[in-house]
Amino acid sequence: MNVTELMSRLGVDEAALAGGALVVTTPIDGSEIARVAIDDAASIEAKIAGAQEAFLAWRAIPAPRRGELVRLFGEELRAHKDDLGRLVTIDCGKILSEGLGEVQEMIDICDFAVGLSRQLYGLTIASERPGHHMRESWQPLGPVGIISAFNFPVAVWSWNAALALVCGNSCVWKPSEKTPLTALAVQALFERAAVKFGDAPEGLSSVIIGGRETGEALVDDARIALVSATGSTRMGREVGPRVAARFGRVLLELGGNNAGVVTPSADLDLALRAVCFAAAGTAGQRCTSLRRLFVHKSIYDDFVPRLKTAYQSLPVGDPLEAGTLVGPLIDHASFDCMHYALDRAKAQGGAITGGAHLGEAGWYVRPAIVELAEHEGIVLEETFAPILYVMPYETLDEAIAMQNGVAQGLSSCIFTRDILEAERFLSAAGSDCGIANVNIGPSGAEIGGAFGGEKETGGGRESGSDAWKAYMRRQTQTVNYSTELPLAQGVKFDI
Ligand code: UN1
Repeated sequence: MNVTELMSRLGVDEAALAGGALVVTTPIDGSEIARVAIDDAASIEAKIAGAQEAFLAWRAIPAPRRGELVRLFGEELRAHKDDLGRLVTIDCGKILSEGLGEVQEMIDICDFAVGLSRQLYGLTIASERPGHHMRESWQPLGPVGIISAFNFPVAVWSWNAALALVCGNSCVWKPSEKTPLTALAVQALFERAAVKFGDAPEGLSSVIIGGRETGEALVDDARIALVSATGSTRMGREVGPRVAARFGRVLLELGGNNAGVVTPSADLDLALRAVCFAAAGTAGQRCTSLRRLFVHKSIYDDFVPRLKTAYQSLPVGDPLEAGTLVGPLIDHASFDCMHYALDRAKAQGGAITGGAHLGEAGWYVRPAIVELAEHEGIVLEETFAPILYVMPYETLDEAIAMQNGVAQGLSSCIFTRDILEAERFLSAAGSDCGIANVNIGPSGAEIGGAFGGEKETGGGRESGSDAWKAYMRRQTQTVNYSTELPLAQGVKFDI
């Protein structure tokens, strides 16, 4: 785990890793791996001003040429996938295959954005007036502030940045203070791509390091046209109104309390594997992690004991080691939250399997299953840890009502081979989430679809489909190519 060497291969100088006020530790064993500089008010101001300058130049560059920069950046990511994937593991503790997967997700969104750079389609609209053309054009929006969380320290930034850049915007990135190293490395790779590109304006993409106040600088600055923030619902509740107060645009990707339904016709072997990945994978630290499972009472006594046995043998340990499936929690506070939730579940009468703290260095836990009779109390809250609440159900309507009966609305899934059940789950009266899956878990979405959720998840959509529209200004344009001046709605105003 030689971080200095790894960072230097990724283009970050040794000097940037020492002497700063932010002490960086790895969740792998809690050891200190760097001390990076925190941006002060003056450097934040310089970066925001730089982003504004860069935007003015970048917006005038044709979109397909902007796509070329994103293509070059994607090439840097391909060339450095191994190193960056490893750094993701060291920075946030997810297993290496997921660290590499996260870099792959960046590459995928770059490819998507490059294709998009030759699209960004608008409409032509029939005008009611003779000799008039009407159309809808999508224009660059302005500097985009990106606030990202520790659990996807690079992929979520790339969903935003790759789209923002082809859309003609500049970006200022405030990564989680728990994972600054990956942000510095990605910035270095971006700068290499910018050099190869040739004439990218300076300040097109920058990183600001720091805590809450650093994020607040983006939230409150009128030059930041869009604030895209990923994190807790509590954070979003503050960010949303503050950006709205200055009539800025906001894209929120907040908490999830994702559920799954295992029906009588389900392929139980497949469901078992899917549930283990979705609930225990990434140590339960995805916004899309599976947290609640409704199992039909006719298969409960078959499925749940098998699930508990599988949980007992999940390899928990060093995420850099081959074979490990569950790495550490991000920090001590996260462990405390997990145990607070387990205590509450116990007080509610929950039967707990797992949850023990394993090992001395680093916050490793045995993922926990909590069997409960009622869907209430702590089950309704999102705890960012590997706890799966399991409850029996009788009718699909009842299961769907429980699935929808929480404040969050990110992701959901059903395991069934009954097409009627599957389609009911996906119907208007089915799952109320932004993501609904059949025979796969709620996590691990591809970049091609729009990603995000409803209710307290914040309503934002990032990544694929037409999520790019959030990064552009819609303009309705009407052109009169006649020599007459007919007014809409037949209004007469003759002078
Ligand atoms: C997150 O946890 O914030 O669908 C994002 C998934 C990943 C992204 C998760 N592609 O699980």
